[in-house]
Amino acid sequence: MPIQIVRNDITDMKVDAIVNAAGRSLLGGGGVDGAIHRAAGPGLLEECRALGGCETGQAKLTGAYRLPCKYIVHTVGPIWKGGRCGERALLESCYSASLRLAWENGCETVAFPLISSGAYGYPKADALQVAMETIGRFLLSHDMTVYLVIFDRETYRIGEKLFADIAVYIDQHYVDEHSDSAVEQARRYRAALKGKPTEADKIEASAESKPKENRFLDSMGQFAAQAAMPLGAVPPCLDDVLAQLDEGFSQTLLRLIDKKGMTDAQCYKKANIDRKLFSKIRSNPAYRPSKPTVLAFSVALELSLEETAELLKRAGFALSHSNKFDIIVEFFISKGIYDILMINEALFAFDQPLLGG
Ligand code: AR6
Repeated sequence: MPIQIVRNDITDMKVDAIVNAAGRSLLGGGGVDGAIHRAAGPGLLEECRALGGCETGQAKLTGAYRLPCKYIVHTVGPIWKGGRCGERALLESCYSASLRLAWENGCETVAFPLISSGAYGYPKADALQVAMETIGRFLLSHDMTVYLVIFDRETYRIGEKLFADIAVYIDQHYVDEHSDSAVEQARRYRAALKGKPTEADKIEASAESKPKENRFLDSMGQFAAQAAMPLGAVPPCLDDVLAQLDEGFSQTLLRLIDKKGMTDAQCYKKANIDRKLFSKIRSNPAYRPSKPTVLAFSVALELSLEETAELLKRAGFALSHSNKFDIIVEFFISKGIYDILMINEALFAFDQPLLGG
């Protein structure tokens, strides 16, 4: 997958290059810089001395010494001064200069820490957004895999509002699908009121009167309503695609890409899918993708929930409300948000697997 967010210590990353969030002197310091110098050994400091420092927003390359990668790219992030001193442009420049340098040195895999988000004080959620956007832009024209290494849980938080909205959504839909627990709650409530018939009886009666599948369909109906489309309806432009019921995943995907007027590369890049994986899918009509791969293509093709369900079916999957991963992806699709990087940030925040290969 071209961009992956991982929780790790960057000095353990077995990639072609790791990036160091250095200071302008390039002579070591605390945080990730200190960790890299300690793990690489004194040879690194010696090489750094000869580089004569580095300007903010620029990058320089050294060997990796005792580290398991080939190179270290040292970049100097901006110090946060409230956001009005060009911090964002400088931070973007750190990512693009580092990626260019790694690319020029033949690197195919690169790992970044969240530059400036520690001692330099850049707000973490904003630093993450700049990283994802800048790396994402670079990858549109370069075949590389980039890891964004998040060191600890505290350093990482998607926007508070988005996080809260998703948490509420999970809560609502997860409970819907597990309405046995609603029945159970009603029983407990009634028992607490010593057997008096109450509102709780009504909740229980209504929950029990519906078979479980109907309850699921009810909630799918809510999704369809949110997407302003009756359940079971298929947008006309996709009718003929989805009418090919015996088509496998691979064929359906290729036809959908054509229908949407996208090129293959536009689609797999937007899906955050590796070119090699896409070639495999393309050349093998019987290819069985993973669920995150199918959903990544649904997002890239901007399919509705109904269309997503159809595409999943071609690969033998279905969306489930007993699975947080599915509910989070549904949250975004039902709101018409098709930004895979944002969806992956949210999945990461909820400790779920990411979309893509
Ligand atoms: N692996 C991955 N990420 C890490 C690690 C690690 N081993 N250690 C820390 N982080 P910082 P900056 C995260 O302070 O803000 C130095 O003294 C950390 O949680 O290392 O760019 C330099 O010499 C945070 O999210 O870098 C400079 O003077 C992120 O790395 C100055 O600090 C960056 O935090 C640079 O400050």
